[in-house]
Amino acid sequence: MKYISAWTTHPLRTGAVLTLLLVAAFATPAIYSVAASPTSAVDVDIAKFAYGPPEITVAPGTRITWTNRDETPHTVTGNDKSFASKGLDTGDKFEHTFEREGDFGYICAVHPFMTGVVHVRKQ
Ligand SMILES: [Cu+2]
Repeated sequence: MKYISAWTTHPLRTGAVLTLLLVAAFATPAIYSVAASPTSAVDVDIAKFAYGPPEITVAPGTRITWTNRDETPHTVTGNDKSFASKGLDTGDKFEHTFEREGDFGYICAVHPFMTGVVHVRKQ
C-alpha cells in the first residue's frame, strides 16, 4: 500500500489520476444509455424546451427520472397515457419505471412540439 500511495501522490501522477476520474465521471451517463446489460436507472434532463436525450433505449425494469432544468413548467406525458407527470416546475422531478417492452413516445402537454421517446428492449 505504501508503494501505491507514493505512486498516486506524486504531483504529476495525481493530475493523471484526477484526469482519469473525471473522464470516468463524464463517460458514465453515455454508458447508461447504451448499456448492454440491464440498467436500473437513467436520467433525462428537460432543458431549453427539449428532452435530453430525446430518444433513449433501456432494458425492461429501468426507472427513468426526468428533471426540469428550465424556468418554464413542463410535463412528461405519455402518448398512450401509461405515464403522465404533473406540471414540473424548475428542479422538479418525475419518475417512471418501464416494465414492458415497447416504444413509448411522450410530449410536453404545455408545449406539444417537445417530444421524446423511450424504447424498451430486452438487451
Ligand atoms: Cu414544456
